[in-house]
Amino acid sequence: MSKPRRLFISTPIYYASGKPHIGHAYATILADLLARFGRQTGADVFFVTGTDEHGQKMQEEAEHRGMKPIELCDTMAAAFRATWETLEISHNRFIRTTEPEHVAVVTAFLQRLWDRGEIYDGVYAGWYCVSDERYWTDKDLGPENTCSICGRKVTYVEERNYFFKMSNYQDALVRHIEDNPDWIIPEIRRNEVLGFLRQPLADLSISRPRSRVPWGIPLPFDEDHVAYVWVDALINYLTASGAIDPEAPPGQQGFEDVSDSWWPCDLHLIGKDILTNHSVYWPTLLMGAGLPIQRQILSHGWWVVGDTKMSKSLGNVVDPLALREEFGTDAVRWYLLREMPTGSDASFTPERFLVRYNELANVLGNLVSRAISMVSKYREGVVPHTQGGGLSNEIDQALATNYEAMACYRVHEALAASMDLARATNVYVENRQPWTQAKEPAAAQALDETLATLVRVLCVLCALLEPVAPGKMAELALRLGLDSVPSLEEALSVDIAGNHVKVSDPLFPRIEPSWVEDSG
Ligand code: ME8
Repeated sequence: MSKPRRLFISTPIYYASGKPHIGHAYATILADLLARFGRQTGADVFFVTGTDEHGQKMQEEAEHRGMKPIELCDTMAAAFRATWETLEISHNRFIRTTEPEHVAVVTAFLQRLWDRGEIYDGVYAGWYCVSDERYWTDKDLGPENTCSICGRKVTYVEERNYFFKMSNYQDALVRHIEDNPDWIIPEIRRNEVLGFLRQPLADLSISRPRSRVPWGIPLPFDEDHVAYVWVDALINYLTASGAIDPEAPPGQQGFEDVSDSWWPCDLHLIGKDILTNHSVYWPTLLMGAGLPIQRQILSHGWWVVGDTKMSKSLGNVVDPLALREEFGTDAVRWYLLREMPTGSDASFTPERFLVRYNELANVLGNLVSRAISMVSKYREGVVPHTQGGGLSNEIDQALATNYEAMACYRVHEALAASMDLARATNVYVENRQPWTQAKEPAAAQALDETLATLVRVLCVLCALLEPVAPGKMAELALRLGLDSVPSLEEALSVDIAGNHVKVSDPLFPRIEPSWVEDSG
């Protein structure tokens, strides 16, 4: 038997300086959908998320709250974990950068770069944004010495740092991007990186003096310095992969052969705010260590409020758990993935949330209620023994569009295809008029066919929508008399004849939220 396809998917590891918001939820739910789709199509999936816990930002936030940095990390890591559990995230590993295993891998990685002559010491002079933990050159600063991402004041720093010889890898990186058009998607981000790489690439400062930033991983070759938080954070992907065994003697730690591990990562899913870190710093660091680089980067857009990015530091965030309280987990998942075209920005508004919710309630939920109640009413809850071959073109179309769209991560289009199938099926009900068929004994066979077709479509929708709405689709499977949600492959062939369906409350109850009126 051939080995299953392997799929290692990562999210960014989020700063443990505050609680998760809708932006974090979006990235993690998108990764979760890709992971679930991968599993559904037979892949062996390794899905990693986690928290980024070192650095100046964490140190300052902990001070501000009167806590020890590790106390803040523990609190927030627990908040992220709990949120992901509530939002039904199916990750296989939650990594924290304060874990001893990660600290040891970062130490081994930096030692490896040092041993290979990839690091030298020098003086850094320039601007720094603590909130985004990144340097800025004069020409890239915002107005009045502000950060171009978050708009906060930057500080001038001049200090001794260690540098990684990133500039040595500029040509190799450009060649890789040019030879692999799908390495960074979407194309607009690929072009942005290629544009950035048209300028000479500077070397990368990879350390901070411990006297100024004690909250970090000490460099193995100079304990007076700690690793720059971004270097520490990027290495999380390697730690999670299990490629490196820092306990082994030098030369046998896994840097020479990663074939027994999950490395290289198949897909780093990230926001466009951290593109350079993932498409320039990370692959060049890997090249410096002599390791294979990640296979692909998918850069998604921002949720904005008005014209501004939603972010913790700007204080304009939407709490995913509050939305979930009112509408349920799957409605939040649906809204975020259906509303934002992968790669573009989208504006969060209560009105749009309601439009998307109503799609679930009025199109899908309505179809489920009608189909199940008619099987119950006209056939005592038993799915008729007939082919149920109606709507076969529409089903084929939905499956084909779903596969095509998912192959290029156009998730919103994949979801739209399912909703189109549900809409077409509601039209089919109107056209077939099962309530009229039920009144005519001569139409008994036609009614069987209508009802079996409806259940068949629901099986297909159950499989198609499981990655976005796992909880509700598990419930739908039960209502259809199935043991579990069928895979996409099984959905068409699963034997539904004779199944007992269960009538229940609406899958997505109609809700009139107070905040829609409030929002003006
Ligand atoms: O940057 N819209 O962590 P972070 C959409 N620790 N996505 C958003 C978003 C928004 N308004 N705001 C945040 C860090 N995100 C580093 C990452 S990885 C080795 C280290 C998502 O807590 C998006 O995926 O600031 C973005 O890239 C990520 O959260 C940044 O989270």
